Amino acid sequence: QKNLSILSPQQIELGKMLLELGQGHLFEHWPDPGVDDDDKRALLDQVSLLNSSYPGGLSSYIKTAKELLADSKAGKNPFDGFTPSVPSGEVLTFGDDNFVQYEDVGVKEVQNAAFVLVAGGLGERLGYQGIKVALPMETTTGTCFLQHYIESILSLSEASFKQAQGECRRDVPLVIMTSDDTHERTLQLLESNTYFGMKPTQVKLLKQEKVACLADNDARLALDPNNKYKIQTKPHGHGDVHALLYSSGLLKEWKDTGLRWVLFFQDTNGLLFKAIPAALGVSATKEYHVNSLAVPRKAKEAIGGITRLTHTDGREMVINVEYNQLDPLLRATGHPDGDVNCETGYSPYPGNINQLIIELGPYIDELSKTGGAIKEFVNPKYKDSTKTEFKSSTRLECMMQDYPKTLSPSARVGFTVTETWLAYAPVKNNPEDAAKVPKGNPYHSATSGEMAIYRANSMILKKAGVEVDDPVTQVFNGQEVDVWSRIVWKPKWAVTYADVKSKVSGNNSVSQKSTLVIKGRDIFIEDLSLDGALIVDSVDDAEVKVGGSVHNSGWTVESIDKDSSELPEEVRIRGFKIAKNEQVQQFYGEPGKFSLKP
Ligand code: UGB
Repeated sequence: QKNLSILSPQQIELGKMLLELGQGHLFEHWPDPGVDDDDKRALLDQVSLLNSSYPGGLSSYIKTAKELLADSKAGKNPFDGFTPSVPSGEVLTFGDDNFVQYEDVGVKEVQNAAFVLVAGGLGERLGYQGIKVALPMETTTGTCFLQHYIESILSLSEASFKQAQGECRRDVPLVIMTSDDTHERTLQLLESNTYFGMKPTQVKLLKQEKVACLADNDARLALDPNNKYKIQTKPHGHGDVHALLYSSGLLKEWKDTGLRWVLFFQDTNGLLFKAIPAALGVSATKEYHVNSLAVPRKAKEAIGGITRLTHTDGREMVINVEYNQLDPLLRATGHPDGDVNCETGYSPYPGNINQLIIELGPYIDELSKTGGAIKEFVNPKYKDSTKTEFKSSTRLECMMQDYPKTLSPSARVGFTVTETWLAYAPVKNNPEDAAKVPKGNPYHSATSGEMAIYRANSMILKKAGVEVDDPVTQVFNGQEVDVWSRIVWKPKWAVTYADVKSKVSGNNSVSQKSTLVIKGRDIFIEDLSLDGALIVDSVDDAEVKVGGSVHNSGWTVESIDKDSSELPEEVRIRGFKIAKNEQVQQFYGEPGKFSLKP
């Protein structure tokens, strides 16, 4: 009461609202006016932000928190009444006719798509100090994830425009969801690299806000232990992306310009764009409202499983069940062994890789009802079995793949499975944790992420008829990986399998010790025998035929000590470095036709 005079009318309203919500403890310790007045006002400014950035405001947040905390205390199973079963979806095999047809359809659709990258996570598990999108995807060229994503979108959109002949060209939009942890550095990375070739107007950054922490089962908001005029906050999860897109007004803008698809993807999967055209083709052909890209999943692997859930009341949905919930759910519903591999050597539940393709029209209809709010969950760590106190404050969380949970049963929710080697190699785990991963399960580390790029490109060239040597097995940072020839190309050279096939002909071979880097667009590989390093670049108006025999000592993959302080962190977390000994390197800077035959 005494402090009302120092607050604005809007701040007084917010204060009253908090009192009504049982949050009086936030003000109990306030001294008389004249002491800490700026801090008091700052607290209410923070309340204003927390209130406006959450769909339904703080009252809705606290109400949901009370319900979820009560459920958690009572040990209520969120899957009560649901029986899991294996869903059916489209299973693709890279390079077969079906795949190629879907790719073709998908490329046409790119002109009608917007891309959304969720990059608000700091990647605590990886233990890397920088933002994850700035990490090199591979160290042969040093291209970072964000550059690769942007160049892939630009090249796909170029290919799409060519297919659509005559229609006017559209700048395919890219939204990046950031957070306080990543926003400034993401912007800086874009600005210092002239947006990697995109128009700055094509890229929009939407910053997610953190949510208030909860101190107890009554959902009393937690004050920051170091500042009694600040509510402690934590990330709310990638599910925020839906509310942010909705409130930004972008969805409507996209609809008005004729877009049809929104593609969501994560921060460190360097393979993803190899599967996107085909998955988009599946969405368009099957008219899926929601399509999740999935890969075969090892039982207990730390990625969610796509599951059909059927409720006793008749409700049914195809949804991701997080890996820590899938095993108990199966055990509780008549599968005593829980999440186990079947005869294929994989779990029958495909692995969610959080690449979602959502049809824009039905998406807007749904969000108009929900405001983009996603079903949340809470995960308090209790002090003891009475579940009355928490070890530390908790908060509500949400995941972007839970979007289908509010959809009506008539919504067409499907999924598309492709081979892991083609589509999924995230960089999430630090070297120590990766080295402890059970044998046969993926490491999901910077080491395995880079090796996966070489493997995928080698496998694609093999499929296109190139003789690529088998890999050798090596151990880096305690992880045993297959080391394939270091083959890397820019998206402008090829974004589909059809592109690769059109640029490779004759009898080609690449030895295991080789490095092949293709940077230019119109570079044609014909009768090349490579045993060493070859790097070719060209301007877009140059056409270069590359063949003959290249033999040199090449670029080698050398083991390094992860604790060696002379090397940068992004190299140390791989456990190897690329030693550039000898190479043939050629750049064609003039328009015209050329031939490289060393
Ligand atoms: N992210 C945000 O943008 N904001 C946030 O608040 C949190 C994260 P993680 P996670 O495919 O690999 C997901 O931490 O959440 C971004 C799926 O839930 O890497 O453990 C962050 O920047 C899981 O089902 O992953 O697991 C990053 O880009 C499985 O599919 C993305 O969200 C797994 O990813 C994911 O964050 C996977």
